[in-house]
Amino acid sequence: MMKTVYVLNGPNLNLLGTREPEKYGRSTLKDVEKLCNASAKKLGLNIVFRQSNLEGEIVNWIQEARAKKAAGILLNAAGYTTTSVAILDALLAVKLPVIEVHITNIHAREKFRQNSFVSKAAKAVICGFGIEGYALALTGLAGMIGVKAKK
Ligand code: CA2
Repeated sequence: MMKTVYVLNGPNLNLLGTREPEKYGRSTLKDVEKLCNASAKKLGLNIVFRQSNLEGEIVNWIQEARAKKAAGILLNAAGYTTTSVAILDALLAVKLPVIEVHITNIHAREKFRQNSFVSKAAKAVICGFGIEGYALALTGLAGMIGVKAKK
């Protein structure tokens, strides 16, 4: 049985590629989804890819990941990263391996972007690699959950 990973994206990431390309690049969220699907295929993983601007919807999806017996979660919580105790509580409750991803290097940006609640529940954090960070995170998560890449 192929393992499933939930790839969850927070608020405003639907705008990726359309605004502030100097910060976030020119790739769209659709491109990120394609990149994740391509990496997942190579790794032998199944992906559920979603984006929401609503905090509670992200909480629901984290709970859904557990209910559907997903093997892990890759999360770019965007603006909720530094504000959402509700998302942190959901991540802690589901007891799944979580990889936190950010497109930009949050440590080279404003101070308020650096205090991540998500990090407190994450096994690992990737930031600053642009959208390639999603592929790196999937590779790392696959190793963590014992999925062997196809030759
Ligand atoms: O670098 C990241 O991935 C962030 O999670 C992106 C968030 C930001 O609040 C975090 O500090 C770091 C912002 C996502 C907004 O995405 C946009 C993309 C293009 C245009 C406008 C917004």
